[in-house]
Amino acid sequence: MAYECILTEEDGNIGIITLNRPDALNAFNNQLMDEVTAAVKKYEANDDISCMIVTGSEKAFAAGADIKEMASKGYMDVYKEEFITANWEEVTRARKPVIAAVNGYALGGGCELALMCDFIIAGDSAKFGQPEISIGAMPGAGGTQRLARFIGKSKAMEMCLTGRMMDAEEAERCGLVSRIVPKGELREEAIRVAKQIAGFSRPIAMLTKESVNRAYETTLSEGIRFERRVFHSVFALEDQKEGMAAFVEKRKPAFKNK
Ligand code: DAK
Repeated sequence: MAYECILTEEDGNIGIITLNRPDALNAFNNQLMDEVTAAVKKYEANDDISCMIVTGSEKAFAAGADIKEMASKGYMDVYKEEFITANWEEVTRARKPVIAAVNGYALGGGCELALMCDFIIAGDSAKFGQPEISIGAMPGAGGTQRLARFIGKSKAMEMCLTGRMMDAEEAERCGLVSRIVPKGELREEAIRVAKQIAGFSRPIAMLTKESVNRAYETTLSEGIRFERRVFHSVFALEDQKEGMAAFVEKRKPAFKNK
C-alpha cells in the first residue's frame, strides 16, 4: 500500500509511523486512519519488528478528527460506517509495544490516539486537550474513559468539559506522559527507548505489556493472578534461560525471541 498521509520507516527492529498531513496539522481523515491501521498491521506481522513508534511533526502530533470531513455527517452516516471503530483503534489491538512520541498539539482524537499507545514521551512543546465540546461534539475515541483512568476524574472531567489544553509539565505531573524531553530531541529519544525495548526478548515484552494492560481491565486480585500465571509461563522460554545465564556468567544476553 502506498501511503499519502503517513510516512513509515524501519530502523533496526523498530517501525516508525509518522503522521504526515502538515496542511491540516495531521487531522485524522479516513484515509490517514486507514493508513495507520495498515501500517500497524504490517509491523505486527513483520517478524523483524519488535516495537513501534507513532509520532507527528514538531508543530502537531495531531489536531484531532478532521472537522472538515466530519462536519456534514449525520447520525446514520457515523453509525453505518462505524465511525472511529472501523479504523481508529488498531493501535489498541497491537501486541507489540507502541510508543507515542508527542510534540505540539495532541487534541481530540490526537490525544485519544496517544492514549491508545502504551506510553507517551512528550516534547516540551506538547499540548494535550479534548476540545470537542467547543465544536458541539464530545470525545468519541476513548477520551472520557482513558483520561479518567490515567489522570483521575477531576482533571479528566475538567479537560473534557472546558476543552482547556494541558502543557507537557502538567501532563507529566498527572501521569499522562512518562516523561518530557526537549522538543528537538523527541524523535531520537523515542527511537533510543524503542530500541532498548526491542533489544529485550520480544515475547517477554509482549507478555509484560499484556499484563500491565490487564490492570485496566480487571480487579486487583484477578490482575495479580493473571500476572502470576504469565510470570510462571516465562520459565518455559529459552530467553529466560539465556537472560539469567548471561547474568550469572557476567555477559550480555543474546535473546532469540523464543
Ligand atoms: N480538522 C481539520 N482541519 C484542521 C484541524 C482539524 N481538527 N485542526 C487544524 N486544521 C487545519 C486548519 O483548518 C488550518 O487549515 P487552513 O485553514 O489553513 O486550510 C490548518 O489546519 C492550520 O490550523 P490553524 O490555522 O487553526 O493553526 P493554529 O496554529 O492557529 O491553531 C489549533 C492550531 C490546533 C489550536 C487549531 O487548528 C484548532 O483548534 N484545531 C481544531 C482542534 C480540535 O477542535 N480538535 C478536535 C477535533 S474533534 C464523534 C464525533 C466527533 C469526534 C469524535 C467522535 N462521533 C460522532 C462518534 C471528535 C473528534 C475530534 O477529534
